[in-house]
Amino acid sequence: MIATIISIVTAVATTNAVPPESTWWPSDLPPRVGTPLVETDEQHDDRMAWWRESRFGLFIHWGLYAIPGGYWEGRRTGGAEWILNSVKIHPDDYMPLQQQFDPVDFDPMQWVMMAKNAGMKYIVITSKHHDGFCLWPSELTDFDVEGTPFGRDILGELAEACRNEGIVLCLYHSIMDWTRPDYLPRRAWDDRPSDGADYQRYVAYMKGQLQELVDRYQPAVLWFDGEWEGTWTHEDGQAMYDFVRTIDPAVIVNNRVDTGRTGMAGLTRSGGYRGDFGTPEQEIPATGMPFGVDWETCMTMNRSWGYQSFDMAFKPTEDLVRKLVDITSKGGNFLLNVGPDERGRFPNESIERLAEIGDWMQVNAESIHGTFASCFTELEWGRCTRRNLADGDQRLYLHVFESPTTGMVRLPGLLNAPAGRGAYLLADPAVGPLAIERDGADLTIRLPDGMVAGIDTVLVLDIEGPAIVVSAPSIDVAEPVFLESTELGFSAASDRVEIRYTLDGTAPEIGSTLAGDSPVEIRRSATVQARCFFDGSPVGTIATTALRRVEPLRAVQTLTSRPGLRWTTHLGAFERVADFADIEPSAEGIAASIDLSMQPRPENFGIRFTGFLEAPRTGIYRFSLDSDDGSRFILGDAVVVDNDGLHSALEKNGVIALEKGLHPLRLDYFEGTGQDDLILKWSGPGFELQPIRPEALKR
Ligand code: FHN
Repeated sequence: MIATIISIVTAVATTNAVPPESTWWPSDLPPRVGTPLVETDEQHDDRMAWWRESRFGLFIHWGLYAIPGGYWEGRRTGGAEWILNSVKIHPDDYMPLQQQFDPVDFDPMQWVMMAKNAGMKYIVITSKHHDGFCLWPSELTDFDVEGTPFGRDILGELAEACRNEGIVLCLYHSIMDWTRPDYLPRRAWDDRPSDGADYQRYVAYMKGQLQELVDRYQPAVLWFDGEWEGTWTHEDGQAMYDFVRTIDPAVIVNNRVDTGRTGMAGLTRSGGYRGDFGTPEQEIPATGMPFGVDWETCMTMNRSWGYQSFDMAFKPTEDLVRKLVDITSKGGNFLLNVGPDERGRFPNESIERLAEIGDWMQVNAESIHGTFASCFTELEWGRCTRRNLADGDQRLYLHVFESPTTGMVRLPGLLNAPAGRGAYLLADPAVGPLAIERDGADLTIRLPDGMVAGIDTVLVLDIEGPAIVVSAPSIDVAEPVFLESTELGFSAASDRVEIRYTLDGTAPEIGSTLAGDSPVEIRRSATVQARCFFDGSPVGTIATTALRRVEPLRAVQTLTSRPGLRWTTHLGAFERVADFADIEPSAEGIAASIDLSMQPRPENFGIRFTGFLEAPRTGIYRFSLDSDDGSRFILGDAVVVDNDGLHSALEKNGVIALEKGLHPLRLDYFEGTGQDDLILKWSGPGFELQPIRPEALKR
């Protein structure tokens, strides 16, 4: 009997929960109790307020790599800020670039003014990138700007220019360091001996430099990066976050300080991973994040972070403005990058785009700064950003990218009445008020005759009270599978709409069953469809979910069972869990719980766990499998969670009905390179999501 499995990929959310005291707290620091780390939600909001209000910042990647600029030994190699790694340059051959660093055209005030005029509120500059070169005179290393022909304190001069112009200075700092002798792992071609290397001495060096940076330049954000090599652990990340927040309680720290980032998607996994905001890179989340999660997309203007003269793939200004608007409409910040050349000049193409963005921001900045996420799930003609008004009303900024052929923009499901001045053009309020009509649950605004949207034309609409938008109702049910019966509930954004539903998969109509306040009992498999109705007309989209009545997976009888699972380890560079099924184990043993305590080496290995899982009672069980890299969880002949493949931290869920008793278990996992993690949790009748206790694992 194949049990019915529903596989669900779980969204991950940033958590700021401060985990309980543990041994990772540095002994040389004052005890944590009462320190700024244990902040209330209100204190957290206060700390994040300027950052959330800013919405738009300038990223600057600058260092020795601007000298080669993607060329090495007369050859165009690419690599930009990664050139040491991409071209496999020995540190002894790379570090002498220090003697060539003389950016005579460096003008911090010019940089700051270009950012400010573009409507940017903060600057994040690389204090130290992966090559280990420091853009400030550090007491802790000679591999810094002081040892160059230029000799000036670049960060100090930039900090002063920022202060003078009200721009917030923030610092990018790389954990990974390809030239520092104590940093591990070495690059494969770096034959400097590593036996004398002391990684924790490197961490102390990094903390010492961060203390210098905080003391001298008071960065408002510490933007960590390079956290993905296995030598940097979750414990190191927690300790570093707490360290910098203790030396400067107001500092904001991104999620790359710790190891909970989900790859380039940038979100932070649940479970106490540190970081005040998520960091999607070169991508914008399709639908934004769960409301209230702080995140910032960082992106290049061309394709390179560091300077490369031949990289002319610059994004058009219209694209950059619309990315800023799209990100803001999803509740995020936009960190847009420039890579200055070896003389300290921004590329002309970057200068032009910053100026053109500034032209748009000159007129429309209020639709970006201080606004928050849209109240609509999708708008055919553009985006929406909004702000709260003092009197409890809300102001909607309607960003029209494409003028609809109907000559009006439709606001689907917006139940609020217009307030204040109604609707008008932000760029020219005299062109108004624009005609507003209610069409059922929708509002429509007629555009000025002949209006051409251009890059983005912003309409303003004030509404009474916080936005109430009716879209699809939510269908509330415990799990998509059930044994005897389950209960079904419905909810919508407003009680001014009716919810009607069907159980046979047909589209709800005005004559379909009306959802009441009490739950609906379901005893047979059903395909539920639900829709909102306003004044007798359907509004918003249809919500649907399939409910399956299933039989539990039968338990097996065994003569004896002992505590613990059997494990085997397998060596090799795998890309899928199936790759090691037939490889002779390199070791084997018994484990009381599912973890990586038996891993044979940092990278390129597989582990198989086999045994039995004891279900305490018959019922529906949900399993959460979070791994980096791939994994697969099987009970009996059912694949409960398939989280296979080469990927960074990723959590997937699966649901299965189990009979009380023992079920054959197999969990396969493999690690490629970089971070590694394997976390299996379950929830079931009478207990919430939690790690599987050793008592439930047998063999
Ligand atoms: O390796 C770095 C890269 O050089 C650059 O700094 C980007 C910017 O976020 N971060 C890392 C790649 O994810």
